[in-house]
Amino acid sequence: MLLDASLSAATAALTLGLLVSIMLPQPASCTTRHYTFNIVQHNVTRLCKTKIIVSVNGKFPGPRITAREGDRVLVKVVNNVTNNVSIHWHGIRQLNSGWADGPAYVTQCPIQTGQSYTYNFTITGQRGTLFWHAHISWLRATLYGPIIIFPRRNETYPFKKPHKEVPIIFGEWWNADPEAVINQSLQTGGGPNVSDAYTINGLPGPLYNCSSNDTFRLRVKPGKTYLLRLINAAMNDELFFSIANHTVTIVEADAVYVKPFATSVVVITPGQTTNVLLKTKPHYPHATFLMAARPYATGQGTFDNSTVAGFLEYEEQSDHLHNKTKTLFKPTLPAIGDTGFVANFTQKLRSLNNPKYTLATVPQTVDKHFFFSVGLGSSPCPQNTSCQGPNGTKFSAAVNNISFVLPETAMLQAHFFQNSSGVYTTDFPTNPPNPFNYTGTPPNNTVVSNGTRVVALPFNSSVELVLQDTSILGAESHPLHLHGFNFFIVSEGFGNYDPTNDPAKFNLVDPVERNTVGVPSGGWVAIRFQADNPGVWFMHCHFEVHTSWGLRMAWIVHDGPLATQKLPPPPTDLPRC
Ligand SMILES: *[C@@H]1O[C@H](CO)[C@@H](O)[C@H](O)[C@H]1NC(C)=O
Ligand SMILES: *[C@@H]1O[C@H](CO)[C@@H](O)[C@H](O)[C@H]1NC(C)=O
Ligand SMILES: *[C@@H]1O[C@H](CO)[C@@H](O)[C@H](O)[C@H]1NC(C)=O
Ligand SMILES: *[C@@H]1O[C@H](CO)[C@@H](O)[C@H](O)[C@H]1NC(C)=O
Ligand SMILES: *[C@@H]1O[C@H](CO)[C@@H](O)[C@H](O)[C@H]1NC(C)=O
Ligand SMILES: *[C@@H]1O[C@H](CO)[C@@H](O)[C@H](O)[C@H]1NC(C)=O
Ligand SMILES: *[C@@H]1O[C@H](CO)[C@@H](O)[C@H](O)[C@H]1NC(C)=O
Ligand SMILES: *[C@@H]1O[C@H](CO)[C@@H](O)[C@H](O)[C@H]1NC(C)=O
Ligand SMILES: *[C@@H]1O[C@H](CO)[C@@H](O)[C@H](O)[C@H]1NC(C)=O
Ligand SMILES: *[C@@H]1O[C@H](CO)[C@@H](O)[C@H](O)[C@H]1NC(C)=O
Ligand SMILES: *[C@@H]1O[C@H](CO)[C@@H](O)[C@H](O)[C@H]1NC(C)=O
Ligand SMILES: *[C@@H]1O[C@H](CO)[C@@H](O)[C@H](O)[C@H]1NC(C)=O
Ligand SMILES: [Cu+2]
Repeated sequence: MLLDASLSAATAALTLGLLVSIMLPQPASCTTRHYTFNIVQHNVTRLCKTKIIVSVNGKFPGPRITAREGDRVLVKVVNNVTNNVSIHWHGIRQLNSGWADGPAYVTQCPIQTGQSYTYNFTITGQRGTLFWHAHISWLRATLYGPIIIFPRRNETYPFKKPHKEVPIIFGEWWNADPEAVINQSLQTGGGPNVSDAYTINGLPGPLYNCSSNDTFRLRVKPGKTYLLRLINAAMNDELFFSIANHTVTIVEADAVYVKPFATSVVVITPGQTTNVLLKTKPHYPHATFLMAARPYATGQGTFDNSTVAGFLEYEEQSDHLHNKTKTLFKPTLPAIGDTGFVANFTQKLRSLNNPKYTLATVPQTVDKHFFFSVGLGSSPCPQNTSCQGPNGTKFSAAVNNISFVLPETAMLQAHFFQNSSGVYTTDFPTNPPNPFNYTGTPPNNTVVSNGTRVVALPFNSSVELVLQDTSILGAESHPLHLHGFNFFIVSEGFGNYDPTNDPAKFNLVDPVERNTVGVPSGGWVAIRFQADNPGVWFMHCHFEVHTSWGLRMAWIVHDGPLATQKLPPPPTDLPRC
């Protein structure tokens, strides 16, 4: 099996790492995994156009990281392109290793041309699927790949060991250079050009012109169970995914086990990962099945309304080899804006909450309450220019009406060296500065304010955060991602959050635990997390266009009293701005 093979190859190559682990008192089952990511240009042909992309090691999608829970991972990133680069290990807790998180200007200055930086972190308390991606500008359009975390050697899955495991990573492809696309948008104030295709493992599939050779094929045997590790690495689109004539059983979300449930359609936002079991038909079915993904979209703006497809093919047995007349079945996906379907789906996600595998350690009491409005707004058009945003303004986006401006140096360094003056202020508002009917008629002033403002939290505070969508420029689902933590999704609803009556509905027993949540279109979501990880932690919409427009902010978690609760000093090779 491919995954196991690459894992044992990685283990075999670790003679040097083993020497070190003999000398250090490490648990016997834990290993150090070494990777080198050379950031290089690479020519790729899709949709009959050849284009130079920024890649890792000339691979698209990029290489897999495989490890076990408890392992240390060292990735040396060498920048051999003209762009500044940084890489984020999306969903990895980074306990006491905030220097390895990766968002540019938040935890590190970018790695400049000709420079390198070694990301160094351990995988603590997590097993499942995550992914890595670039965290600067729009480079993640082509710089991404799976992170596969197996359980410790002495531990099993809470389900029967699958016959095979297959990563399925969704992406979004532009014929143009994605950097040019976002730069143009930021300059004109208008929406960016939409993508030309979605991809499965880098392949758009047969529903696009000139693309049928670039189709993902999943070859299976009858009567087996396959673990599909789904990752949404698309830039700006939540997706519905389905395989014709097959249901799948959801077993894990964002590397946390959930109570299993069967569904024929998976909802997955950018930044989310979902492990599902696919049980194949008991007998060879004389048929081929299309798997397909296309957007769930609720905003007013334009989006790529195309469909990526691949084939689920049953391996032919000798008695079928000469039978080429196979019927093709296609899946049915919900309507583009089927928010009811999405709400039903997300309601079903519950933490497995089984002491043998995963406990839902939901904070039962709250030290700090926050209420953040999230959504789009506008910025004035500079004089003597014309802008293509709403009513001749520029599109902007904000949290509590603050459109976050990235500083020119790394916030984590400023924090660690107590040198934040001129970099950020710790006065991020706890509530929207001007309350309004968030999901009603928009206010007449849609202009956001700008700033680099953060929330500072004492170590180990328990935090409750309500994220409220706004309909200022139309209600829209926003996939909010928090770095450095998992959070529990204790409740969600439509309309305006009601602080008097809604808390009574909170699930403090088995809520799903994740790192990315879709704030419902025209609604709200309440999350809780324990601020047990010192550092500076980014939180942002995982629609890259909304992040670019300012839908982002950061939390600072101060050190705790014990030595193990303090952010260590920066690594010596930490990039400089
Ligand atoms: C990409 O292709 C162009 C010509 O189409 C070629 O000049 C260039 O060397 C190639 N670059 C890489 C990185 O392979
Ligand atoms: C990439 O590496 C090669 C070989 O080391 C070097 O000649 C080239 O200048 C580098 N390019 C960039 C953009 O760093
Ligand atoms: C990685 O971090 C650990 C813990 O801080 C440290 O002991 C180790 O030396 C680091 N390894 C490298 C290669 O920097
Ligand atoms: C596996 O080993 C780890 C320590 O290495 C331990 O914490 C855990 O409880 C063990 N799990 C089982 C199922 O024995
Ligand atoms: C697909 O591959 C076949 C065989 O290599 C080739 O003949 C055909 O031109 C390719 N089609 C496209 C659209 O590239
Ligand atoms: C696939 O589903 C369609 C529609 O529900 C059904 O008509 C067909 O018989 C199914 N085919 C197989 C091989 O399961
Ligand atoms: C060939 O495929 C067709 C259509 O799927 C099926 O009806 C038929 O039984 C198959 N024939 C053989 C010999 O397997
Ligand atoms: C998306 O495309 C489908 C056809 O594939 C069309 O029926 C539908 O109206 C389109 N939706 C939007 C919102 O553009
Ligand atoms: C959502 O679930 C409810 C209750 O199970 C059902 O009545 C409703 O039809 C579902 N809505 C959608 C859009 O799937
Ligand atoms: C744009 O202007 C129209 C007409 O003046 C107004 O109805 C609408 O609310 C404005 N939209 C925004 C986003 O300001
Ligand atoms: C907010 O606006 C919605 C839609 O117009 C309306 O139904 C609701 O009653 C309003 N809520 C409040 C608190 O005014
Ligand atoms: C905007 O709304 C406020 C209060 O809702 C109102 O006082 C003000 O006159 C309005 N401004 C315009 C230009 O409509
Ligand atoms: Cu958003």
